Amino acid sequence: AFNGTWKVDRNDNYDKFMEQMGINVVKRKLAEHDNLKVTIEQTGDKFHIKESSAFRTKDIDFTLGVPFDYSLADGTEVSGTWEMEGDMLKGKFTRKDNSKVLTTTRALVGGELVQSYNYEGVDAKRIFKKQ
Ligand code: MYR
Repeated sequence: AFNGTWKVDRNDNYDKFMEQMGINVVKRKLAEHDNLKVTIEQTGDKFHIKESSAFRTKDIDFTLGVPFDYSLADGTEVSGTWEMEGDMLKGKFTRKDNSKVLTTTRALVGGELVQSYNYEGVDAKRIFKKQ
């Protein structure tokens, strides 16, 4: 159901979230308009993700419930896991630099892909439309 190519359409509180993550204003302004596109291919409990944005292109492979490493676009390294809970993907990732936790979810809402983020009390969303 998550399969397909998703292009970011709008953000909700993303600047505040990135600020909480410690990202400086110049990078936040760029990241707000990163034209992020995510292609998701799910086969059973395995996912292949192609991420492309103004910053980079990146391929990510993970299996539900199996920890993996990931670098955010600003170079911050995290390690964690995606799990499926009902129709929702729930991710829990720990920053390697400060051991603080970033949680994220992906859900389909009215034909859009909604990704939520939480870090240290600040929530944000990015909403994607199918291409
Ligand atoms: C993926 O499924 O796309 C790869 C794994 C994602 C891990 C966590 C994503 C958090 C991204 C937060 C970006 C915020 C930058 C401050």
